[in-house]
Amino acid sequence: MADHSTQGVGRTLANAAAQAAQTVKGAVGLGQTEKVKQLNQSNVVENANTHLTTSFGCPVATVDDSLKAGERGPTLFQDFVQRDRMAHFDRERIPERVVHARGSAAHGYFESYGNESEVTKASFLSAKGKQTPVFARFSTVQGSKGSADTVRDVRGFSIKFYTDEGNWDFVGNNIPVFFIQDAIKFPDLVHALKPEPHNEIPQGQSAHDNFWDFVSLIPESTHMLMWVMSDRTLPRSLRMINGFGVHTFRLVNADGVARFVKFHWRPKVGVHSLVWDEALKTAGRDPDFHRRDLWMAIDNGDYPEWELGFQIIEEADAAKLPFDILDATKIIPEEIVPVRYVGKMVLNRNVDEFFSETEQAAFHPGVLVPGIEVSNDPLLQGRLFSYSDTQFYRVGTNYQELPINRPVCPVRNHQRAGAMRHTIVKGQANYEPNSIGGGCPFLSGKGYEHHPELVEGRIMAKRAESFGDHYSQAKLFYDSMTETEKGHIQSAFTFELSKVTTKGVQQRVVDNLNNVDQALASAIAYRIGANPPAAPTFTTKPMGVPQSAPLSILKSQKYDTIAGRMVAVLLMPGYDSSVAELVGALKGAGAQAMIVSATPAPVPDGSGSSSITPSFTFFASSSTQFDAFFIPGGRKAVDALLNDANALVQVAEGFKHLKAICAVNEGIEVLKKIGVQIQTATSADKVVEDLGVVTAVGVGAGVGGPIGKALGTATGMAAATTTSLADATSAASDWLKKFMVGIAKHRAWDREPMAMKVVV
Ligand code: HDE
Repeated sequence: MADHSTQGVGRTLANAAAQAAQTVKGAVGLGQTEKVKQLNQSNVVENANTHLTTSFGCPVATVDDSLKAGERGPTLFQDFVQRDRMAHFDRERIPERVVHARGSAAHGYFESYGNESEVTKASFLSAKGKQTPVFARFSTVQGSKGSADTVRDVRGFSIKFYTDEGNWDFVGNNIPVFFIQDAIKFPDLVHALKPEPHNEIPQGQSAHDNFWDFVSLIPESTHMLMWVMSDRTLPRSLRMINGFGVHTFRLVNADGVARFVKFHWRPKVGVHSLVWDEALKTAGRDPDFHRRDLWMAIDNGDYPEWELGFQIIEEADAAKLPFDILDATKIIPEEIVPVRYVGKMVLNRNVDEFFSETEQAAFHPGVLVPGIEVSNDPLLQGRLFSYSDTQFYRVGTNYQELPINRPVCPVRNHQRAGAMRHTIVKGQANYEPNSIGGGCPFLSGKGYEHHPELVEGRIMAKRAESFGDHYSQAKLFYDSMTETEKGHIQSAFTFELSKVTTKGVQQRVVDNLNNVDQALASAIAYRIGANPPAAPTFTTKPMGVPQSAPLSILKSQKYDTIAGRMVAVLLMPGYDSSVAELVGALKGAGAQAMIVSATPAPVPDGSGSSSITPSFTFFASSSTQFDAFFIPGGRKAVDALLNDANALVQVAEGFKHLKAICAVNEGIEVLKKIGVQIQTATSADKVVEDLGVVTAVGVGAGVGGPIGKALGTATGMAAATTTSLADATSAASDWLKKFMVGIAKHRAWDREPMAMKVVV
């Protein structure tokens, strides 16, 4: 028999009360939407204060030793506890999603800003303030379930709205266009994108021969490639991505008036990206970077928010656009059709169990509510088959009944059987029409009606001529970028194509790109050793506007908040009083001050009157966890920092990754030690900002100061007390104000040429 007394806590009822307290926090916290109540009522189990049982409820005495004939004898087949455990374990994996396998999700709600009944009869948009429960899942596309989060890839953006007229599944991406125009090519695209079939390499990336071979032969992918090679595919956080419906959909009002619509989502905290070197390093250091970030933000009460926008096109106006709105490789420039924001989504509750919720969630762009319809986009039409088909296979028959997938409104129909059916429907009649069941459930005559669009034509497998321009919008995208962003696109193509071993494939990509921009194609050709591009084969056409600012991440930022940003405070014993001022100001703005030190022991300040326990050590953390760095003064503290190689590497990487850095008093010596060539503060010029590095001398009143109070908690985690940067900085000192504005800018892009030279 195993000695249970040595097995630690968690095995007896002794610590049940502590467990119960933990479970209750999750169960009754914020985010009690109708959906969460429904989940809790029917399917959520709490184990606190309970005994272990088999799947059939029989109490279990031990799961340490199987039933044997004698201590050293063979195991007996009658050991039903072992059989029960093993048989379940043997079946614990289901197929992962064929694409978008890696995902993270959370619950929340959508709130309508007003009554949208003029454009749609969708009930969740029928009144100001109306709330609808949602479940949102974000994903990468290429990698498998266990792949890294920060790879260069499109992000999936799926939202299940549990409306009072059934579920609406929004199944979009963080990029508004797609690689192909017709769904029939999707299996080829995904085969080419996924790890190559002979050796299952590479994981989580498109930088390989098969992918570039395919796209070089499918020029309709050019516009999407420009987006994929931009910083859009390197998000800093899932909280900082856009969402797009990609296809044109239809909104229909109660009078049957239909309009075309493109769906947009914009994140409240703005769109921000990692830099490439940082993304690569983060993939190794913390493959769960985005999943952890989303989880922690919600756990800390810093709830991510997005606004839903409509770009509405009257049916009569669609033909006036210089492209076909049924072509999913095209956007509608916002200068031509502005986006009107109609509501917001707030994610305020993490899942209780990943498998039951995130993994079993099944989204389908054809799960619609009255007032929202599909268009004839051939990419969308093919999706209408694929999603439920894959879900019947991946999750199983009756997947619609699973807690995460079922609607909050009643489901009444004649579907009764099938594998794993668990709803019990009373009554004899399971057909329509019936008289035995009183005709129920009866047809109300007021159900979902499809817009009676007039459709006629000869049957043919042919691409519309209006789908024929593959370059003009790619050019519009590129022309809309800042020089910094253009440089990143060029480097991304260079990196990816450098991994391609087939010269002909490299050349074809270069030649295709010459139809977009000659300087881009030539620069890539030079950097990968291809021939200069062949003459363009296509003359691009005007797309309504020469440039569109919203396409550029950098041109469309407001930089008005630092809420949720992680600021590393590099703290060694003997730090000065600048820290107290900094920490208080960060907390006021909803940013997180993360105390990092050499050891986990409390760090005393210079006066010896107070100390603070660090959240991280230099050894076990890395620069990629943080958005910004603060180096306080204090002679003793700075001497210690100057001798800690792990701390110095963090600052050097922070500099290389263009993050906001602030060093005060003696702390400025740390910047000099890592060899950074910038202007720093002097006694004549007390606060200096150069390339996003703020330095200041004469800061703080003395050698120490209690920061625990300013910090609020030992770990520095704090929900935003304000998200307005202007409010948060109004009373701050000049150096602090400059630092916080730098954090809001997210990256000091003008530092890039110098940062490239930093060797870390
Ligand atoms: Fe998907 N896609 N897709 N897709 N897609 C799937 O459905 C498919 C496309 C998107 O969080 C699969 O349940 C076809 C565009 C997201 O669970 C599958 C085509 C867009 C997710 C499927 C496309 C998307 C998926 C795999 C070509 C943006 C994750 C597992 C016409 C608008 C959903 C599953 C989640 C998942 C098919 C193209 C978004 C195989 C045939 C365009 C966000 O059914």
